[in-house]
Amino acid sequence: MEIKQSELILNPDGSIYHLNLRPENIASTIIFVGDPDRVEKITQHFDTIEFTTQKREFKTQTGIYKGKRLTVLSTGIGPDNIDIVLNELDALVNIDLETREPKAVLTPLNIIRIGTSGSLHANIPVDSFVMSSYGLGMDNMLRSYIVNGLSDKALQDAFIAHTGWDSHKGSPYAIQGSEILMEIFDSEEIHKGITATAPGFYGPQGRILRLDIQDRQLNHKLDSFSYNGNRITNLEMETAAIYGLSGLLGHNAISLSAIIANRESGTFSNDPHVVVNKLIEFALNKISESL
Ligand code: R1P
Repeated sequence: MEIKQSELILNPDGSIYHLNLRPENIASTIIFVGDPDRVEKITQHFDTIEFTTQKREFKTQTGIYKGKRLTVLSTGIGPDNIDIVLNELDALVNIDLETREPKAVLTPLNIIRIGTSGSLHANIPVDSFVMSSYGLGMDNMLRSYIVNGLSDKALQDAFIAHTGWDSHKGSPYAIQGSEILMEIFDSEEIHKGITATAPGFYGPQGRILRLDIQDRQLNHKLDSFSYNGNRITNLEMETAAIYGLSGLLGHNAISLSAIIANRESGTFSNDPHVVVNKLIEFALNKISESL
């Protein structure tokens, strides 16, 4: 059935509404970053760049790195933006934009997030790396879709019980990253664990400035949670949404984080750009070797 103009919005040049992209503008391996300024920190390593565009916080560049065609795209901040980015990228590969109908044969994308994040443990210090085995969504974006069956119910229920989660804040969900990509990016250099995804930066991540918050013990509950030997390593704002929509749509996703804050010791990196650049080089090496 044809998807109506109001539901799948195209710009006059045929590009998709927010991302400003046409199907030929993207590669099948896509690196996500939050900050638009981080896009060129990655593509400066490329041999050639064939395409650049930006609309709002969504900046995209596609080019060749060591013989491989890659796209780098900034998502901005938060799970709500991930809803836009994943649905529009999926439409570019899996919906025929002329007939406005889903394609019979679907194309999976490889999605690698290179983000920044706060660690919850003293032994995951600032300037280290984390790879997310699971995304634990404390946001509600994914709950607009049919997530039962994808979310790891045992992990989800253990987390709800451990934290005494207030159902007014919705229902957390837990989604595994791509096992194939996890193997590719596995390394002694990188910590592994569950990444908690929050729908905000301050209260939703237990930060208190002038407003009191619903759960002052939130971060302690997060850092004391463990499930089948997996602990919650870090907090950020996109991973669970990326894992959730990728899982539902049939794409492979992995999230790598540069740790720039340590919430347990209360410290912040002296120069976050250094660890971000190191993580970019680490990820590009792995991509060029194995993807
Ligand atoms: C908050 O400062 C932002 O930084 C982190 C969070 O997930 C959130 O998007 O990631 P990025 O640096 O990739 O944006």
